[in-house]
Amino acid sequence: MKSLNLRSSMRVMALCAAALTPACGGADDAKADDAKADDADPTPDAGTSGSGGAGGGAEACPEGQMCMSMEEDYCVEDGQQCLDPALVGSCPEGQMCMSMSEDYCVGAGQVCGAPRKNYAIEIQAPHAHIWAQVGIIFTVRDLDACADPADQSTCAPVPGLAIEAFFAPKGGATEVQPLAAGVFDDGGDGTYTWLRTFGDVGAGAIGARFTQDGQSYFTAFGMESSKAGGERYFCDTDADGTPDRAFQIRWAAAPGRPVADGSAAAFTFEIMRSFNTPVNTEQPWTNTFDHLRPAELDGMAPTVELMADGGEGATSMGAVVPVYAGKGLYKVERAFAAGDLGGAAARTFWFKVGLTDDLGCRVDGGVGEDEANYLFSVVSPE
Ligand SMILES: [Ca+2]
Repeated sequence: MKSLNLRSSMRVMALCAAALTPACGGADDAKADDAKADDADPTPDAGTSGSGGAGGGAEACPEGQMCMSMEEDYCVEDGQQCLDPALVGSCPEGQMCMSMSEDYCVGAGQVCGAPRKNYAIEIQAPHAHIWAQVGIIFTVRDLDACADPADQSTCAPVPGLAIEAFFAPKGGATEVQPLAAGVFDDGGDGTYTWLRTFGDVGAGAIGARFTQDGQSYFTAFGMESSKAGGERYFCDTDADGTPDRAFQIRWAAAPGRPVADGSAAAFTFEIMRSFNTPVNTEQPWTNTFDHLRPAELDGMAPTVELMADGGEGATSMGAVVPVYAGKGLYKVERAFAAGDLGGAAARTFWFKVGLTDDLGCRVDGGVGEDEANYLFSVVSPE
């Protein structure tokens, strides 16, 4: 009787795969099809009648599960379907939506009764300033294949996975990134690198997931992105060799990533000066700051120069005039057009921000190594 149920359920799921409708695979439907199948085709030994070569078979399935097959065999519980009917039909072609405790897609290449691998997914994610592209590196290792079991870095890397990266911002929709050349790359050595630019200040979870042989693997980590800018600016007002003031320049763009479609992109610069003594130069962000208002700045505002490209090849695109927006924020607007990109799909720009305050302190943001704190990219419209 077990074999009969097995065979009939295969028919049910084959029907589901063909129809991909929410009504498919429900408990009542399954029973109806069970009955039909029992009558029409009482052939035993259905578990080995698949395409073959998949290994396992019905006997390999864990207790309470059975072997199913589209092109290969795999294990599912009887009468399963997606928990969320809306997801039925959302799977890639050749796959269908199944559930154990959560919804996932299954399809060819999954092996019946395949044991769960002891995979570990490591992540290396630098602190992300907004608008600066960061490389997030996931490394997948097989912890059952280690030269030194005590050292995870000696465990065999696992390349070639159909891995997805994702970012779930707090209170926002989750962004999913499948492998894509130049965006999320399989390095071929167990590393998978996601190049991503974070456009918003905030926190969220970043992670990766993949399914192999019917088993799902998943990991996630908390991460934060903060306003870009520089904070290692110091001024020795009494020239005794010890800094007395620290400065911060924070900048952000709104709304969204600048596009070279001729519309104006808005940028704000937040200028701050510390007033505590002594100044902490090791962890300058721990100083106590006030915003610098126009009356405290030479020229009533910082100077802002738009630069194209970075490093040796940087060229000036001209000065832009900031307007005071209150609360220490200075705003500039700049329209980017296709010509600004020089024919490329994207180009790097940055703002060189300078100021002299009423204590005679000079701050040059974006000069030398500090330039990287101000880089952003403008993309061509799609
Ligand atoms: Ca001093």
